[in-house]
Amino acid sequence: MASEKEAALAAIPFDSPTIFDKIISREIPHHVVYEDDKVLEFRDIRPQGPIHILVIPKVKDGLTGLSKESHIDILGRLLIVAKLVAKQEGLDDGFRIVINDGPQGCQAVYHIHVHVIGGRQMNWPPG
Ligand code: DGP
Repeated sequence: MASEKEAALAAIPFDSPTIFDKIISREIPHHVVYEDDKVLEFRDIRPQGPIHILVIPKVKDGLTGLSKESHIDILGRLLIVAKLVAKQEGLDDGFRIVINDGPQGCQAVYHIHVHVIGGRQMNWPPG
């Protein structure tokens, strides 16, 4: 299996559909943590900590594409839902929220997603 970096460098930006479309449509099995009409949360298949949840909007776009005033609501909702799931998962001592963007940002799946990672001590800077 390719590393996350290899997967990111091999990814073709916005070559659709992505694996997340199949998760939204339930074509592939996944572990949903939370869902509403705008967002879906599920456990990452390659967890980088004891808790690793991905928060995605149901509309497929990237951070760059979600740059209009009308996107403030969905971007804000992603962070609020991410914070709520961290609380729900008992990450009371802290957690990390990450958005990887583009090849150098190590983005492998071109559908914006917020990583919520916790349950262990983090380091800085990230690799
Ligand atoms: P990024 O590198 O930021 O684009 O992260 C993509 C994440 O998606 C990575 O942590 C692994 C996760 N992922 C990829 N395929 C699947 C899948 O089929 N199911 C789940 N649950 N997660 C996946």
